[in-house]
Amino acid sequence: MGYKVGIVGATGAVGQEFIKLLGEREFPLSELKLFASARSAGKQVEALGQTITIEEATETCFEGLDFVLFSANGDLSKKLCPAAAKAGAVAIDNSSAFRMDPEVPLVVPEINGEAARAHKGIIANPNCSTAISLMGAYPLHKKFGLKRMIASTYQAVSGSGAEAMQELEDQVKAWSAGEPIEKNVYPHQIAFNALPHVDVFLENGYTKEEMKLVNESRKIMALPDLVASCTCVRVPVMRSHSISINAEFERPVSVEEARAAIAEAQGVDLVDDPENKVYPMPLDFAGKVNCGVGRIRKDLGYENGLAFWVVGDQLWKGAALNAIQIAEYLIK
Ligand code: A2P
Ligand code: 11C
Repeated sequence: MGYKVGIVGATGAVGQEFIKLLGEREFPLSELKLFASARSAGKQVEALGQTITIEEATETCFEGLDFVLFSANGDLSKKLCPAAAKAGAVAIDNSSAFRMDPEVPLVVPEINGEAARAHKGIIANPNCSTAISLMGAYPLHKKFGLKRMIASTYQAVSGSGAEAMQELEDQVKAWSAGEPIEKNVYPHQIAFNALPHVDVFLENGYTKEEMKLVNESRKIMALPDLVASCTCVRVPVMRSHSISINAEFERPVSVEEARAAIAEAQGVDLVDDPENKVYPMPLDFAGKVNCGVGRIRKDLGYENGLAFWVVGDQLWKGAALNAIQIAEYLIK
């Protein structure tokens, strides 16, 4: 039995990872269709041993497909996910368009996989920093009962797409050659810098990315009253996000029990031996299925508090991998 899968945004940074992961995970595919904008339509690409012609993504292109994986942009998802669902496919959308829609499940399979089964044709894939943060926070929540979560992110340029990855590389090369540095994707130079600015600013002074982490965490963990706050920072890292989390729990915590909870949890590696300089780092988690958790210690600011550090590949657990894991969960 094979499934017919479409990818919308197939030429983008996440789209390319969709293709690679479908192959690496031996997803039971009977057909793969690749969609992008009119600019790419007609181009032929090699994917999973076949030559596939890229088609323009339109409302009428999804007939006969079982799953459509979306990673283009929110406006396109708003327009095309309902069309894919209407054509009988399950649309798994990586944009923020449907995440807070009460009719649409927002799913990290290791946390709330069951929620995916209640879909009505569209399933939302969480924001990348949210999915990666919760891979560390959720096992600790199960153990101790999460009450409050303060997160600070260190986000890779891969979160802004293929063009941003190129921009970082070009700026580093220009700086090394003593040439003028050009910027297009970010409002400031990203090489050798840190921008406390991810996505647009909102009226409350937070950015949209910061509010995604707050609101999506509540929905995914089914903790509507969770007290949460976040600062999101873009750093000159190519492709894994890191998050520093300070959390307060209902019940007394111990570092040993916290480490045990992470070690037992699915989808995360405990990487926590600071005396030997062992902790998770973005370079080590690029291209890894699991996220890494380390630097687990008592938080000095809360009675039942823990501070910890989570790292995960933004393009994988933060995007393409989680979406494919949702499809795998549904066909299991
Ligand atoms: P295209 O390459 O044809 O522009 P990234 O996030 O890496 O920047 O990639 C964005 C992806 O979304 C690309 O595959 C891009 O295709 C696709 N995309 C952008 N706008 C549209 C659109 N209007 N219709 C279909 N695909 C789009
Ligand atoms: C970033 N998190 O790193 C963003 C990218 O809502 O999924 C993806 C935006 C989202 O810039």
